[in-house]
Amino acid sequence: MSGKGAPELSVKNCQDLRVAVIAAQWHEKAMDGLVDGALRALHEYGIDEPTLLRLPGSWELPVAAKVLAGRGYDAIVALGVVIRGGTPHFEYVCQGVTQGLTKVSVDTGVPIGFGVLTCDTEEQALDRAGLEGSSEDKGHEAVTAAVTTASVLRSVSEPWH
Ligand code: RBF
Repeated sequence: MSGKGAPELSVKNCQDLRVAVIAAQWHEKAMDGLVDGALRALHEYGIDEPTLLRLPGSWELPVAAKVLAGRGYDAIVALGVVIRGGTPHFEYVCQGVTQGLTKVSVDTGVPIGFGVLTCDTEEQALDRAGLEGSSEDKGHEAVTAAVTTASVLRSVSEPWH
């Protein structure tokens, strides 16, 4: 899946959102790009004190998301890099992470920005990691999606009376 067709989102009313970034540590260079992109986006949107937690690997992201969703965060951003060549059980790791994060988000109602790269090669990951010369900036995009969703949902969550 390429990034072609991604929307230009306009981010509004987000300064007061409580946002947590949870980030794995495998594949350090690409991870550094994702984390930098996410923090840059949060700064652009006026969210200057996000929580940043570093987990060992992408597998640990769903449990971290679940715990944080129960602690009052308005939006969570999950960042990881899984590379096919790096793990013989690539499909299991990718499925566990994607299904786990989906379940946590739907069950808790807390939007989770999906910034987990699942790539065949490290070059592909670096190209999406928002580094100099990268064609995509998935950490930044994941923040934009999560805070936009939290803001949109908040606009309909006021009681009627
Ligand atoms: N975690 C990642 O975030 N990216 C990877 O590419 C990755 N490859 C792994 C390969 C193997 C063979 C194993 C056992 C684990 C890998 N993990 C990877 C770590 C995984 O997400 C988790 O941290 C560990 O399995 C410990 O629960």
